Amino acid sequence: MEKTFVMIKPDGVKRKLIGEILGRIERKGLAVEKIMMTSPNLATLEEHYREHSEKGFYKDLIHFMTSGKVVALQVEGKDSIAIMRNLIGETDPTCASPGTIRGDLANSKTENLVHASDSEEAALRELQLWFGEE
Ligand code: 3AN
Repeated sequence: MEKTFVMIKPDGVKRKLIGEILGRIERKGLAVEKIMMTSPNLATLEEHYREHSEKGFYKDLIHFMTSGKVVALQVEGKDSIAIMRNLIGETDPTCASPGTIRGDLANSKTENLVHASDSEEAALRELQLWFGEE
């Protein structure tokens, strides 16, 4: 079973889409093995988004991510990393296909509802960062 890290961002929590997003993950046949609602601290977010620290949108991204609670998830299942990336859709919601979470529900490049690890290495790193174990 492959593990991946998924996060419902502050816009998803504020818009009351936790159930909708969890439902899509579960209906796809993946298992939610860990779930934690938290107000993320700055150090965790800076580490999480370290690859974007030089980008123009970084400040807005961190500001948005500290604007409310998030739901951190450990999701498991065969090929869960690739399946979750397909379920969430493209980063830019104008390109995200209908049927994906972002394609159906998001309208902003920054406030795009959900994060999912994009590789095995990222999944291990992010699960360790948010849940403190490998
Ligand atoms: P994804 O979440 O699809 O893996 P990344 O890792 O490229 O996308 O970007 C991380 C987060 O940074 C995105 N989820 C989004 O919130 C924000 N972001 C990425 N690209 C942009 C952009 N061009 N303008 C504003 N925010 C962006």
